[in-house]
Amino acid sequence: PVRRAVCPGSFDPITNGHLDIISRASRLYDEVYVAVMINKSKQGLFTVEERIDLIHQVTAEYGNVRVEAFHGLLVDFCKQRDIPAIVKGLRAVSDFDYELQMAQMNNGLSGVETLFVPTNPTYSFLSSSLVKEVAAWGGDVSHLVPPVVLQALRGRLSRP
Ligand code: COD
Repeated sequence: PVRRAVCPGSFDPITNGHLDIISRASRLYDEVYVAVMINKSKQGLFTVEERIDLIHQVTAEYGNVRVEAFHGLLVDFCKQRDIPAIVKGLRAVSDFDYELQMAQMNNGLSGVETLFVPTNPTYSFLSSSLVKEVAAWGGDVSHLVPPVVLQALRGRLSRP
């Protein structure tokens, strides 16, 4: 049987921290879905289409990663695609409370399992929102995001 997993998130935009988790999942599973959450009540810096395009570009080399948008419950996304496992990165204990709640809720809803991968310590302080904030004020984020994302950030944040 094909072993599938999903890495869900907002990915606004994808960072080296996300990519580290996705690449590690791609070595453990036959097929990895990256599921980009559509959140109509929260406008992102990038549209869902732009986020998906960036993720495609930086995950193409792995060969077994698919990228899709989703709205609604993650467990329904999993059920529709026969995905039994969610892979998440854990950055620090501060992530743990909420991630544990979601993992237990998702398991109770549908039996889907959540597997946690300890974040590479180089990226344990890294989040999309901090990247956006630092980049918006002209700080250097070139070591925190892939080059195409850096380019996209510069394009989006440059003022006329
Ligand atoms: N290093 C490693 N991993 C990281 C890093 C980093 N620096 N940063 C983020 N990650 C990983 C984490 O596992 C994180 O969970 C994931 O990447 C996504 O991160 P974000 O910030 O892009 O996305 P979030 O936190 O906004 O995503 C939340 C979900 C979309 C996963 C969640 O809200 C969800 O599942 N929503 C769907 C609705 C649903 O089913 N709700 C019920 C849940 S019980």
